[in-house]
Amino acid sequence: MTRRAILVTGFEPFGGDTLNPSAEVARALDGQRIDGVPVHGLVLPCTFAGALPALQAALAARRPQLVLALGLAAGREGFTPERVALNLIDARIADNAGAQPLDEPVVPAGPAAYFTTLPIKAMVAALRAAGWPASVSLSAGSFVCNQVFYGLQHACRRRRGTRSGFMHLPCLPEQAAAAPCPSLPLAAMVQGVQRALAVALATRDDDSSFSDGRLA
Ligand code: PCA
Repeated sequence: MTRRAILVTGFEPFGGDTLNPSAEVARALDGQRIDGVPVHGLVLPCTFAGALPALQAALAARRPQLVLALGLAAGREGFTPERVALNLIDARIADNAGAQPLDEPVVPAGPAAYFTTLPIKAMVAALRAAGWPASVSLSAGSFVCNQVFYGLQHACRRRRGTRSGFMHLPCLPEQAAAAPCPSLPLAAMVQGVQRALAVALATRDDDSSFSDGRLA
């Protein structure tokens, strides 16, 4: 069966913040089309108990060919697609339900890590070519974003028709005004994610002509 859908997820604000750019981008893209393929945007709760069940329900309902989960990484300078999801939860702050699990697996007995199945170097190259800062990230952390990334890759490991991955976004200008940090306007984030999705749809083999990976 040819799957004709893209799923884009974001997270509700967390850690006492009132904004999360990933939620704004997911909402903005909901109902749009990328190269003719309909996009479903979904905002996930920022809770260890709730995020993965919500994602899994959307995977079952939409059967997407492409999934890009988004989250905020305050302090990062641009778009940072993630290369590796770890089977680790080690929360430095409580989630939105007050839970703060330490040193737990995402999936007991699951493999230590999964790689993204998205062409992240091609996405980074295209974003830079369009004028936005972007780099490959080698760590999605050990909070809810990494949990969702790992759970997504685990859920899609046998779905041959579904490619999936995670990208962190920087702060919005409103957040930078409150506490200085690198930021991008929402319109740029929406355009950048549209560009990244178009590249992911069109690119089967990643661009291995350069090395790019940062741990922070
Ligand atoms: N960022 C957090 C969780 C939700 C979000 O947007 C993270 O990086 O884990």
